[in-house]
Amino acid sequence: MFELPPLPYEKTALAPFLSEETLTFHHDKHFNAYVTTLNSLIKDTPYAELSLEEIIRKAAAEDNKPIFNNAGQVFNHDFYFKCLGPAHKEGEGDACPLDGCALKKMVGETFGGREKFWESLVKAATGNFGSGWTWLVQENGKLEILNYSNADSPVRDRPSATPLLCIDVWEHAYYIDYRNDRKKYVEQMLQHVNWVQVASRVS
Ligand code: MN3
Repeated sequence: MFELPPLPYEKTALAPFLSEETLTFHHDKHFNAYVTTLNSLIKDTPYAELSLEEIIRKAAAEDNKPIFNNAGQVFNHDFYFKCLGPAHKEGEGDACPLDGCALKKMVGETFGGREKFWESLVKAATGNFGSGWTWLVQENGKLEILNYSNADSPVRDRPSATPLLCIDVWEHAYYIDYRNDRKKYVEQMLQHVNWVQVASRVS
């Protein structure tokens, strides 16, 4: 059985990027609903013995959409909330926290620098049609940005890739604070990514 992971920061810590109201609805209502629904769906089934990643891949293979969707959303939301943190300090976005780490080197090699990297993330996330997730993954020393719909993720089709960052582009992630302006939400999110956490996932 899965439990709702607590937010790794106060609900007021991300304002004005994300309000306390958004985090209350997104974490306590939406995320919690995926956890409780998943638990009720897997109870007393072979799925109950598996890890979340195993559940996602088994449900995909068996085309069990309710379990796939809820397990995917539990994985995605846990990952998403752990990607966020308080705003970067003045000037921090360019240098720290990527300085001297493997992620910064790959950003340079793959995108030609931080600015183009962020532009690529914004472009992918704003162009991801409908509800879904934009992922940054690493495989064989290269970074890739991938768009997925609904509850899908690289866990399903790229098990050998390492997920580094995800952007929730479902409207429930931003509508209270940004209405329909997904681009602004994504731009603000990049200022509130815990890049130290993201960089620590590089293998
Ligand atoms: Mn969400």
